[in-house]
Amino acid sequence: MLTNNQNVLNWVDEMVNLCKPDKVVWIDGSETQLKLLKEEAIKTKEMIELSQEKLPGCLLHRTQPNDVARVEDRTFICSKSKDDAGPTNNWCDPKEMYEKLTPLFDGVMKGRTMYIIPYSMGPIGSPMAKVGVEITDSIYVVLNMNIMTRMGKSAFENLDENSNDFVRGLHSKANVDPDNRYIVQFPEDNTIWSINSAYGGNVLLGKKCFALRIASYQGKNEGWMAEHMLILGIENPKGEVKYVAAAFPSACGKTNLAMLIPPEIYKDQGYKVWTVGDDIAWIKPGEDGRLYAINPENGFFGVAPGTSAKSNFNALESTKKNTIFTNVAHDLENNTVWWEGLNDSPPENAMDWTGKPWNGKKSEVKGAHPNSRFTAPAKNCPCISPEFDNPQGVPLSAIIFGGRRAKTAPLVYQAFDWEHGVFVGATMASETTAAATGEVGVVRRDPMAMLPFCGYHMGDYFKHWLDMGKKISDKAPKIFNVNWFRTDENGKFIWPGFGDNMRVLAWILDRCDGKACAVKTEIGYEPRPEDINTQGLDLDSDIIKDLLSVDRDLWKKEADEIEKFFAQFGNRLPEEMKSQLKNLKDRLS
Ligand code: OXD
Ligand code: MN
Repeated sequence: MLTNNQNVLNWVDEMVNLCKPDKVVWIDGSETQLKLLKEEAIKTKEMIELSQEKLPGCLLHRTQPNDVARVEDRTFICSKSKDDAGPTNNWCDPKEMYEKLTPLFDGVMKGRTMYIIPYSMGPIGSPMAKVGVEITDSIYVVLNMNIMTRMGKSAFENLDENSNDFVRGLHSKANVDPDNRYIVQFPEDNTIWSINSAYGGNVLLGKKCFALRIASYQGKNEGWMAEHMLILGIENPKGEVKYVAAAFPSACGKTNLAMLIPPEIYKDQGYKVWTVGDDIAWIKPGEDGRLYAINPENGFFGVAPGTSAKSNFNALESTKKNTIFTNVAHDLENNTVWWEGLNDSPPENAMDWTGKPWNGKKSEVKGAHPNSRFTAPAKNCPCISPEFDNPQGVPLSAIIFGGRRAKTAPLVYQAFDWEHGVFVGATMASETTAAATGEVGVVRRDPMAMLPFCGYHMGDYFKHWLDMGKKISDKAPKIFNVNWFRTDENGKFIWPGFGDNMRVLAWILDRCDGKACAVKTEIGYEPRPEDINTQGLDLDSDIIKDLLSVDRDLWKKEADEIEKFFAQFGNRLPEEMKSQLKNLKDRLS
């Protein structure tokens, strides 16, 4: 036992009695214990040890083919009242859900070992950090939690002896039965139960389940915000660093923006970019009235396919040691890993992600699953921010929303004020890509990129954003919207993206400093074409004009779509959102 906290000990006893494991192991986080667990996982073939010369400390894991992604249709928010979960979440009465899941957990760990993992989301000792305890029967979970969180005995330093303020996470892979797979949040009980999955997003309970779903609910009650945002610092030639947080739906390049390498013309002047986080931000007003953000995580759980030295050098470097790869191809000749988009030379003597022999030069099927992942320690990242462990977090100058829109949204615009910015976030949308199943180019609304992650009613969530703005008033970060994905008449992307997004960030920061020009349009403040630095880019000014243009007819249709989307929130939609929509319509007419 690693704690005297009676609330933790009582709950662990209860879970032991329920799951009936053969053995109980408390995870202290020591090197010795982790080494033994790795060895055991390698021996039982749960994990494959990769070349210790080429990829020191790295392991490969394969999940069942039926268990490769988050399962939103089996994810529940079990608040007492259905209304509190809202129209965008699956809901079930908590009592009913406990009654349904208890038999599934009853005796599920017979013949297995139960691991009890204390962890901290946020730096140990940070006033913004929170403690979780995850109980699991999976070594894969223990080893991943070691990368993704501050795991082990020290996590309990953040929990007073009598405190009940910890998140109770119970996970069992059970039989990995998709028909009985449940990822359940009980926000009012600080509890998460996850069963019949062994895939990261469903089982690393500190991440989406705690740091977003439970934490968003805690934040609403406690006066802070848990957001699906990257955090990045931009250092100017004078050595001053300004921080921005950005929310994009999946497949819009959050990790790439978080680890951006500036173009030569910026690098030469001395600009640098520092990564604080690539997925989640916890944001709270500081003593000076500004908003401060921490990354509650300690690693990156990134999508492997498409990650290359060219697309994201810093992410790839992060995976070179002490990394766990899940569902990528196994290069047998080198005992290393490979995925689509890594380079142009797939291995010929390999196993695909399902463990079948695979010849990358000849095979028609993919070597890596499209949602294959790397779990890499944040400390491996060459551009990790020196403020990564700062317990106070970093002050935010700007908040950026964005999505993938072929035509509607311009390259960048600034919201008129905080309230309008909340409207811009609440109406965020992205077009589906060929990478996902279903129709291509369909607009999916995903407010603040939180649709799958908000642990309560989305209407109340908008209200919480508005309330936060009132608290910080004139110290509020400026809010922007970006779109890297505008296409021309042939469907080709117009904006080069990647490192060149720095040019847009530069305008954003200059706006925050009151230095850059902008014109007022129907949808917000926009740069003039000459306000975006295109030096060294082969883009003529007509193209920039095009990237910044606002098509009124499209926006009128957009406003109608927003109205339909808002209707589902009924009387929980804040009045401010209704008046913002009306104002937009008025400006367009
Ligand atoms: C993630 C996601 O894995 O948003 O970060 O799905
Ligand atoms: Mn995410």
